[in-house]
Amino acid sequence: MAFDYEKYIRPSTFPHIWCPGCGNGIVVKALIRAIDKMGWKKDEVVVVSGIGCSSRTSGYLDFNTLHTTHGRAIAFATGIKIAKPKLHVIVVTGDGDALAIGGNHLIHAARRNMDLTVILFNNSIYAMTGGQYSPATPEGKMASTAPYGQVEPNFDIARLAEGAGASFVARSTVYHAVQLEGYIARALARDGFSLIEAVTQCPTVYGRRNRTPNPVTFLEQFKNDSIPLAKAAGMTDEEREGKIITGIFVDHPRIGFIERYRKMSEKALAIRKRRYIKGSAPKSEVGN
Ligand SMILES: Cc1ncc(C[n+]2csc(CCOP(=O)(O)OP(=O)(O)O)c2C)c(N)n1
Ligand code: SF4
Repeated sequence: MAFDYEKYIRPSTFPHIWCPGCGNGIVVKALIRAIDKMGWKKDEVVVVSGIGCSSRTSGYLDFNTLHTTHGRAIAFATGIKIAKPKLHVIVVTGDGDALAIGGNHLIHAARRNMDLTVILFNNSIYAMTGGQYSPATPEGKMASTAPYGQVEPNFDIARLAEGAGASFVARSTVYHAVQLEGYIARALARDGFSLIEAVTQCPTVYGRRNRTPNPVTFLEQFKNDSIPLAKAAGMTDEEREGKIITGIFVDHPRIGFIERYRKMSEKALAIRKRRYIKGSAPKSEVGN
């Protein structure tokens, strides 16, 4: 039976704003299919986004959705998860949204192991505002704010999330749509902080400046330049240059923030009860 995408979208919000050949739709398709695999009811899912082309995703999906402010999706999502821990909270965000203005929220959510799944659409640029470079724009690539080429090195997003403490991190591309869907499903199933870096294309503002205005060229690059993590491990830095390393970078289940917070609340309540009702709790149990 054909997959029922319409079950998960809001037809009233279409046509979408994305350009022909934009990769965002492929990421959204993978996300929808992964959510479907989880068997969750639609009202158990919350999709939170920031601002950007990719962040328009929240408006198109028929879950509880929140289209927030630029860079703050993870902060809003954290509040939702703490207030309603039973909800499955997913953040959709761009590389500018998540790594520049929202960079601190990202690293601290990973450090806390906040129970969220972040789908980071990495198109290497601030697309919505016309092609300014982002922290994911590779060195040497053109942007409206780097007319002679980006002078800064870019973040390795998956490694950044790993270093900050995420419990599941994977990278795939829109060429590898089935792999992408599988990684998203694994991230959704994980308690704690999970991040999927979805490498995607913006033929319009990034591609035109970087001699790849044709979306097919991007897909060919994603196909030809991607290397599985295991293979990349045996390569030199020079050999890895310009390659997209795909795979699961972190698969480390550990207790998420919500469960730690629940346990701490129980402990605090027990201490307060002893201290204030029975008047017997030693000060050392309460802390400073
Ligand atoms: C506080 C604030 N600063 C700047 C902007 C302008 N702005 C809107 S989207 C955007 C960049 C989006 O880039 P990215 O997150 O990579 O998403 P994309 O459009 O590439 O999908 C910027 C700078 C804004 N809306 N709010
Ligand atoms: S500007 Fe780029 S990212 Fe935005 S919709 Fe068009 S192709 Fe997609």
